[in-house]
Amino acid sequence: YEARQVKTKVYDGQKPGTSGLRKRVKVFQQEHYTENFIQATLSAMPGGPEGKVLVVGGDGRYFSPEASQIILRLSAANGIKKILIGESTILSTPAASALIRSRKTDGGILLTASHNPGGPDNDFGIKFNCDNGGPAPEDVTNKIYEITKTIDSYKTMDLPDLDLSKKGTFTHGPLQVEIVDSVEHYVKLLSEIFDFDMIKEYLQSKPYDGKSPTVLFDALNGVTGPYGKAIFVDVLGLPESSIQNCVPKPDFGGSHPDPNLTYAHELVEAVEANKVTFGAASDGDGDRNMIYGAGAFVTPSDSVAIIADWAEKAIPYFKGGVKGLARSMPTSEAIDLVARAKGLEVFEVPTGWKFFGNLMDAGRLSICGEESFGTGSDHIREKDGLWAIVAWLAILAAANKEKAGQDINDILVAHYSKYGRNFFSRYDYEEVETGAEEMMQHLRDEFARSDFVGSTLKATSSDVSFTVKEADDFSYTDPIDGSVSKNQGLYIKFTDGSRVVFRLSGTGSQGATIRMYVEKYSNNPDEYPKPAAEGLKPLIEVALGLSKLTELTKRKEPTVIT
Ligand code: VG1
Ligand code: CO
Repeated sequence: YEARQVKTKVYDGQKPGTSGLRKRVKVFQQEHYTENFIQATLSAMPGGPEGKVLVVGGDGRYFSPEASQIILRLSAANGIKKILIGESTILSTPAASALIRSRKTDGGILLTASHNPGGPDNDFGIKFNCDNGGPAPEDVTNKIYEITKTIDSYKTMDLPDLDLSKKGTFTHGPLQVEIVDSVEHYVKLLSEIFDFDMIKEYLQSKPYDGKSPTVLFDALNGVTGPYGKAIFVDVLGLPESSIQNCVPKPDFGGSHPDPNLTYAHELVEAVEANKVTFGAASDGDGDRNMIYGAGAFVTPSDSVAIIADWAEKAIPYFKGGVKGLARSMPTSEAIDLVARAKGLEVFEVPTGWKFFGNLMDAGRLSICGEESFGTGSDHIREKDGLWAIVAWLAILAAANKEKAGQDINDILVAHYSKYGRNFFSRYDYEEVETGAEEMMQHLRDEFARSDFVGSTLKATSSDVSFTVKEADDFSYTDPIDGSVSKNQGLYIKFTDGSRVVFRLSGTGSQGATIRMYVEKYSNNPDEYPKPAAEGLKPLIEVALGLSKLTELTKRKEPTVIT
């Protein structure tokens, strides 16, 4: 086989977003489109592609088989030495990150659009991760984008399709291809992090009025199905009825593989109907998680704070101590309070997991999270849905050792009484056709007014008002390499500690998605049991009024509230 150069033309818009390039499948299916982006990625790899080893895998969504073969052909022609690929291209995002690290490869290409729906009329995505196992930092993604803007040819090799369904090592033209078990190494990693025996003991004990805890895990037809089965059924010994939607489907069964109260309603309903102690779900590619027990929803911002608080007690990996904590900017400050109490550093980074990697590599960060159902630690360089879910089981196990009978709600209540409660909510307005940019510009104009700081904004349905303390466009200077990321979200802080943030999503594939985040702290115990919507109502009214969101976008209601 010989490498050959193929003439191509530039496609606009191949700019990696918050987490890789995500577009409709039909866009990727255009002639040369996927090849262009893969060529740009290989060319932009630190040190170039020659002689390198890459991991390839993804959530198995529609178009993954075709994209994998394209990657093999272009890799062979570009001098890549070896590809490690998950069986049938299946690797969850955390498993891919783990494999890049444990096999010390030069990086990986992940085929996923995460929680976006899949299938011929929905989304596909490609993301490049570096040799630390984390999403490529902005200097690399910018380089990829620059190349896509001028590309006029790519290198490929006319290799036949390789059967990716059989494990083993194969010679594919000049390329070595190792097809690995999708699940095994990841489950082994978790078994080294957690005390599975302690969790098993808890699951077999009868702390709830003489009854054992019940578990329901929902993979939402995404990639975590086989991982969930291995962990919950094979390792922890739970019955098959403890898992649902655990066969990965290329179109996720036509649903939205996003673990939140809207899209994971099947889980929520089953947990409530059967009074399940511990319910959990993960997204299409396995890096997100939702924790939900009967009558108790754990917001992701609370979840990471609680995991950080319990880490040393519940998770052997952290026995030696926690190095530091972090959250993305829109995530609530609950974790900051834990950091303060423990005397740990806490970092506030822009949205997107790529910003945590440098801090972890420098040994300053152990546990971090995002309000978008992303939680993780420095065991890998991606957020990790199943890690967070098992962490919660470990917390329940540890708590029940201290005092039998504690459930998710008891853990929440105990946390609030120790630290206070950060009420938090996010409104998403998806596929907004007009007015999103105008709304952001309107906010910037408001911020620029000389009397904006110090002004008082009043709620519409009550007398509550908020005085502006600070307003700006979030900018981040990486403390490790000094790189600066500007325009990461418009935030307004009020004098009572409340906060509102507006951002445009970087993961959508159609129209604009506006995200509005609101946060209000309370240390009044009477308020802790209140639903977030109630505690946040005045602030939401103020945010909507100030931004003129409805007026400018003609959207009366958000698509999703979390
Ligand atoms: C969203 C979330 C962000 C997350 C990103 C990738 O980005 O807000 O917190 O890191 O998705 O998650 P955006 O730009 O749309 O707000 V995943 O599970 O889609 O890889
Ligand atoms: Co995801």
